[in-house]
Parts: sequence; C-alpha cells; structure tokens
Amino acid sequence: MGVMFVVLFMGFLQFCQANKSNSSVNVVPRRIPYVSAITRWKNNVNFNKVRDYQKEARFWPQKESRFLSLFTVVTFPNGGCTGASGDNGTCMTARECSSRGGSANGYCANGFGLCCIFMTSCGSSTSENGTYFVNSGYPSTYDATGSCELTVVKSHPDVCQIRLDLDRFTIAGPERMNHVCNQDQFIVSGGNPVPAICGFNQGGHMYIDAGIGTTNPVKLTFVTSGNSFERLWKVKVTQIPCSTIYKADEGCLQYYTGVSGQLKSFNYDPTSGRQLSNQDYGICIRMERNFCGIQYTACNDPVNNRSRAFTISGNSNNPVNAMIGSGAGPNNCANDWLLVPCAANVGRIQPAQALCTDRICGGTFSADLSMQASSVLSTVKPFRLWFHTDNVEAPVDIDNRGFCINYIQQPCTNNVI
Ligand SMILES: *[C@@H]1O[C@H](CO)[C@@H](O)[C@H](O)[C@H]1NC(C)=O
Ligand SMILES: *[C@@H]1O[C@H](CO)[C@@H](O)[C@H](O)[C@H]1NC(C)=O
Ligand SMILES: *[C@@H]1O[C@H](CO)[C@@H](O)[C@H](O)[C@H]1NC(C)=O
Ligand SMILES: *[C@@H]1O[C@H](CO)[C@@H](O)[C@H](O)[C@H]1NC(C)=O
Ligand SMILES: *[C@@H]1O[C@H](CO)[C@@H](O)[C@H](O)[C@H]1NC(C)=O
Ligand SMILES: [Ca+2]
Repeated sequence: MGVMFVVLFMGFLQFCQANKSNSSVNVVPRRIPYVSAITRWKNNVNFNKVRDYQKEARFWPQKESRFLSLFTVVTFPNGGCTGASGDNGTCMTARECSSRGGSANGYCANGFGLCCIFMTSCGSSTSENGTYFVNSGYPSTYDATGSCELTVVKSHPDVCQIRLDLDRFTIAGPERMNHVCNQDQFIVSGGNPVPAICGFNQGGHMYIDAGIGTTNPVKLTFVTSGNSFERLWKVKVTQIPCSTIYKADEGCLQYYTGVSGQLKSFNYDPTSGRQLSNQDYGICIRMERNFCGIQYTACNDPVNNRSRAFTISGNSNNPVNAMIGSGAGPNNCANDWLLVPCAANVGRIQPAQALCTDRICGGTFSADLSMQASSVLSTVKPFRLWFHTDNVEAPVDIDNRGFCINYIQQPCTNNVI
C-alpha cells in the first residue's frame, strides 16, 4: 500500500516531481477522487508495491491528466520510520493510521506522512508488522494476577517467522528450589515449541516459526500469578517474510549475526538470576563469509569473586569444575548442559580423554574437567549451540545462574578450516 496526498498545485505543470529518484512512482496526476484510490490501496497487500502501483496507474492513462491541472497525488511507500517517542512504526497518512488502530507519532517521508506506531495490550489481535505488545497500564508497571494474551495474525501468507524483541521484560522469576517458572510465565503457542520463560529478559529475543502459507495464529501469553510483583513488558513483534535473507535458520530459537556477539540464557543475571528449568532450544550464529570456526568465552562477571557467568550444574556457592560429556558419572552432564559441537579448549594441551567434547556443564566454562575457565573453539558448521535443562535443581544444583558467553568467529586459515 502507498500513502497519498492531494497537493493543490497552482501552476500549469501536469507533473510535480517531489523526488526525482522516484519520480515515476511518486507523483502522478489523477482524475479519480483520492478517497476511492485509498480504498483500493487498502485492499492491496504491502508486497511489490511499485508493481502494484504501476498496475493501478494503467487505470488512469495520462491523457486524462488535463482534468487535473490543479491536483497532484503524492505517493510514497509504507516504509519503516522512527517516531518521536523512539519507537519504530510505519509511515502512512493520519487517516490510514487511525483506521488501522495505530497512533501517529511524528512525521516521516519529508513531512508528507506520519509515523504510525502500533502498541497493544491484553486480549487483542494484530496483523500489523512491528506491533509492540505491552502490559496493561504501560509504561507503568502491572501488579495483578491474570492472563494477558496477544494473537498475532500473519500480515501476509508469505510470512514465515515472527521475531520477538524483549525490549522490556520483567516478570516474577522462577521458584528457588527447582527454578521452575511457576508464578509468572511467558508462553508462546501456535508455532514451533518454545520453552516458557520468566524473570528478567530485557534485551533478549526469540524467533517463532509461523509455518508456510495461511496458518493458525501465534499467541503470546503472559500469565501472572502469586505474590505481588511490579511487572513490566514491551515485546516488539516483527513479521519476517519467507524469502528474505535476514530470516533465521530453521530450528533456531535465537539467531545472531555478526562476527562477534554475546549470548545469554534466559533470566541470566550474575547477582540473582536463576537458570531456568525446562529449557530446550537451539542458538544459531550466522556463519559470516570467510569465517570457518567460532570461539566461545565466558563473559566477565563484574559482581562475584569467582565468576558465575557459566554455572549450569553443581553448587554455585562453591567453586565447581567444568564437567563434560553425556554419561551419568559425577563429571558428566546428564541433566543440564550447553551443547557445543566438538568443543576443544584454545591454547591448552588436551587430556587424551577429551580431544573434543559436546556437552559442557558444571561451574566453569572449559572443554576439559578444569577448574580454570578457557576459551573453547568449535569448527562444526553451521555454528550452533543447544541449551537443555531438566525440571530438577535441588539438592545437587544450587544457585546456578545459567550462562553468558561471548563469541568471536575465526577466519579460515591453516588451523581453522
Ligand atoms: C530524494 O531522495 C534522495 C535519495 O533517497 C534523498 O537523499 C533526498 O533527500 C530526497 N529529496 C527530496 C527533496 O525528498
Ligand atoms: C523509492 O522507491 C523505492 C521502492 O519503492 C524505495 O525503496 C525508496 O526508498 C524510494 N526512495 C525515496 C527517496 O522515496
Ligand atoms: C528501531 O529500529 C532500529 C533499527 O532497526 C533499532 O536499532 C531500534 O532498537 C528500534 N527501536 C525500537 C524501540 O524498537
Ligand atoms: C516488517 O518490518 C521489518 C522491518 O522492521 C521488515 O524487515 C519486514 O520485511 C516487514 N515484514 C513484512 C511482512 O512486511
Ligand atoms: C571475595 O571478595 C571479598 C570482598 O569483595 C573479599 O573480602 C573476600 O576475601 C573475597 N573472597 C575470596 C575467596 O576471594
Ligand atoms: Ca536442572
């Protein structure tokens, strides 16, 4: 869909080129009243805008333009925009914004359009790309029990994934004993299985597989129960077309791009965040061109004497060595683990029994049974990690925080192929 404005034009010009770079699609004389044209465009879908427009243009051949020497229609595509509030929206007319349920927030398209922000809360349904799902009363906090659901309908059948950006995300954390989210929960249903999460997750993201073609909607639900708690959330919902290069790889709940970055488990916080139970998901890192391996290192922990940046099993109040492998022994990872395919320590001579390992757990990040953390290299492609936790913590696993890991991709060389 495009956005149109009727511009009163006092000259004899039949064409007014508002921007020469788009002159063929931006400005055309029209005989048809603009209201009916808007109605037509509303029924169009936002793909192949220019082509749609050109089709439309054929309905109004240029010979009719002599009726219009006073009127010129300025159109521009419904691009993304940043509103005065800093939220992202879609550029459109005031009329279109209010009819679609958005709220105008600043100008765009050189002042011809308004930046239309879609923000919604409990019990609603949206098919607008870039909708923000907020707690009731946002930006104030919400302290009550209930279930707050948003239904996300595809804006077009050619949408395959939904990306959720957890711009604000504070709900009650898991219980102390087994770290299960039994008070508050954020649940995603209707797509591929997504683990329920709780606690503090600001800055996190998730990709939801929405299936191909017309499918059931995806539902996002915040369940709040139990003790009084000041909850706050603002989740940005972006619809990703199937054919784009920026969609996530299949089977990745989280998808990172770039040569370096930081990965965190949900509700990670070195001071008080409890590792969540019942997790099971893939974390993918896009292989950048000419990079053949990936190195992982536990983040700095600015608050604890002994780092808790990787505390997946054992009693984290004591130093715990790294544990590896999938057996049932005391130094194996039978219950909770981060799976790093064929992980090997960087710059340390490997013990014979652990040339490369897959599961890593314990209280130290290393690919051997060390008390000392190490950077870990994996050259298995594509670059992926899997995180798994069961539903039990106490009495063996105490105060585990989960993980925060920095990654750096390694260029293809003689050593990394
Ligand atoms: C025309 O478009 C170009 C390229 O997008 C932009 O840099 C320029 O500011 C525009 N000019 C006007 C008058 O809108
Ligand atoms: C011109 O049109 C193209 C395609 O619709 C769009 O990507 C581009 O941003 C437009 N440029 C301007 C200056 O509006
Ligand atoms: C708006 O979009 C930009 C660019 O994609 C992004 O960096 C920024 O975080 C977004 N802001 C919000 C509030 O979503
Ligand atoms: C939704 O918006 C994002 C940018 O914020 C864009 O990349 C994506 O293509 C849009 N999705 C659809 C279905 O238009
Ligand atoms: C931990 O840090 C505190 C002060 O920050 C210090 O008093 C204590 O000795 C440290 N413990 C260890 C084991 O290093
Ligand atoms: Ca566990």
